[in-house]
Amino acid sequence: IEAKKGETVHSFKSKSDYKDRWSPVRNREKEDVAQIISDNSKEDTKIKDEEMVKTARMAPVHPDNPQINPGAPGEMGKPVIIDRTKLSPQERDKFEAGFRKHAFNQYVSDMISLHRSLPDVRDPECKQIEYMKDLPDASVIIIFHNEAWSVLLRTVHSVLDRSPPHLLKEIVLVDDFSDLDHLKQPLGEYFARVWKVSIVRLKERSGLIRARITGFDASSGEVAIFLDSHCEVTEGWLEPLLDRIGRNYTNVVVPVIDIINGENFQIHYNAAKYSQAGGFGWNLIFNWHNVPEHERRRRNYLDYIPFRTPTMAGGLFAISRKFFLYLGKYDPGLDIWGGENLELSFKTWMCGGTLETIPCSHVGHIFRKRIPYGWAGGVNVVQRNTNRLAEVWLDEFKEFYYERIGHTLGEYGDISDRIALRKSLNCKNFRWYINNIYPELFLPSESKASGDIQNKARPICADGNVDADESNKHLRPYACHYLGGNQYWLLSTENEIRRDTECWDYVKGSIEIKFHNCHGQHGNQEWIYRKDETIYHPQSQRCLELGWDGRNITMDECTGQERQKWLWQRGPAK
Ligand code: LR7
Ligand code: MN
Repeated sequence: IEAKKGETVHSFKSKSDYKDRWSPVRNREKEDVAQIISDNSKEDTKIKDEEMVKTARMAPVHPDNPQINPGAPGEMGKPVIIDRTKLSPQERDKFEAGFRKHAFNQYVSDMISLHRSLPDVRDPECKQIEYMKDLPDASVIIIFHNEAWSVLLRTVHSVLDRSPPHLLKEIVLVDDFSDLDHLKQPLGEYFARVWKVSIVRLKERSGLIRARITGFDASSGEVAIFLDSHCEVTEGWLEPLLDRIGRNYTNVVVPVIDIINGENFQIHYNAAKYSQAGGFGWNLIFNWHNVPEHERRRRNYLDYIPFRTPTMAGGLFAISRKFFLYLGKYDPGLDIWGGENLELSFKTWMCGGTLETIPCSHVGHIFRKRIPYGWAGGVNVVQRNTNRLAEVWLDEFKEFYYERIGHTLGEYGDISDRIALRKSLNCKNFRWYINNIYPELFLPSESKASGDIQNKARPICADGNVDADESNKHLRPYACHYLGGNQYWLLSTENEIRRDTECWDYVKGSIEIKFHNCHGQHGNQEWIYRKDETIYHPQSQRCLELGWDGRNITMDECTGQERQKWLWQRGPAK
């Protein structure tokens, strides 16, 4: 549907029967409407379904499509590699500006077709599954703030190209007060001519949570599907999601999230066998873990069958309109970014629903190393959001959260209506959630020691970011700050030294103590905190030692000298 600007592609004849259905502001209160400027004024020039399918087919959308141009950049999800030294100075400027603005390679994205082909990576079994005849229809809600043109359009076109028309009711784009020019009039004009797509414009920066709520309110499909603005859905993505919700409206479902490499736009597929479940650490930040044995057994070791997941990553999921309303949508007090993924996950499980990953549904998402956009005030919005979460949902377990964030709670606004909601829905408590849904979660109360590991020779602590990238995922010495965070460690009953899902891991002969996923098998991850205050690693028969100048932490022969002694407690030595 790559119509040229200003060109009328199709004239729709009878306007009256669809006008109400496609207006994004229908069903809304007057004052709400006032907040929204709609770009949807050109209804009668939109391409209708049959036409859409026809035009979409002309684009290279499927590996079987003979019109595919296999030589075009990025087709079949292949990487596009640019040698920047060979670019002209002007091109190089463009190349670098793209990275600066979006934290991914916009230059490369602009070279790739908006309808590029992707391989079909589903488990062969997926194609044998018979889905319900009468699937509910879906509204796809895509929110964005300052997204790149080609990336946003490819997201929308992938949905149009790969969703059966009768199941796709509409796509609602929500512009969270972007200031990039291409997202203003040009975007409005572009989609004014595309059937089923409408844009809702927010009049102030609202953050992704409130943007999604507005998009949801403006949509009307039986199922709401949320996507980030830098995704590509793959063949057959939609039916398996709708099927689970069609069978039970309290099923909340997420596709397998494949990785689109932000440097070269290659897609890395997650094979069903290695799909991961969602969890979290006690800082209430989402993380991944392997699907546990009990869940694999429940599914008879069939990897293509939906599996239960304690939490979702947040950006890509489907939920029935009815259940999202029942759950009180999102907490609208959550600002900009973060927390909403766990809020909805806890709510789903604790208030009567089920959260699952659907291995037969694959959607790619661009992962990037930094958040490219800012927000006013510079407050720690993520922690403010997770504070609300802890106060509303965690019950007595919120102590673990306080401890993990070093007791730096701070203000978090009014949560009384959220507490009232939890009560009125008669939701189960957090202990139930942990015991039944997330028994793998490590409880700090079950540890033998906790807090800072402080050297006896000088006030230097064992420090490390367990979520850092591979090159920085190791232990280092740092002046003790007694704020928890990267200096907070637990000694488990299995003699692991851990934070969340990551454990100290030492391979005999190497120079560093690394962090790896806890495996519970002792070996490289077993540490004994001995009576003489040394930390002993039986596998290598060595002790943890602070270097003589305090600049490194290594493993050395046990001598019992001061630099091998460690105080393990919360707060400074008394
Ligand atoms: O103020 C904002 N307004 C917005 O409209 C900030 C963001 N946004 C939009 C933005 O344009 C994007 O479309 O919101 C969407 C999500 O923002 P990202 O892409 O910067 O977030 P992320 O992918 O880094 O973060 C993940 O966690 C977030 C927590 O709040 C959200 O739930 C994201 O949707 C979520 N993304 C995914 O789950 C994709 C898989 C990543 C993983 C793991
Ligand atoms: Mn994202």
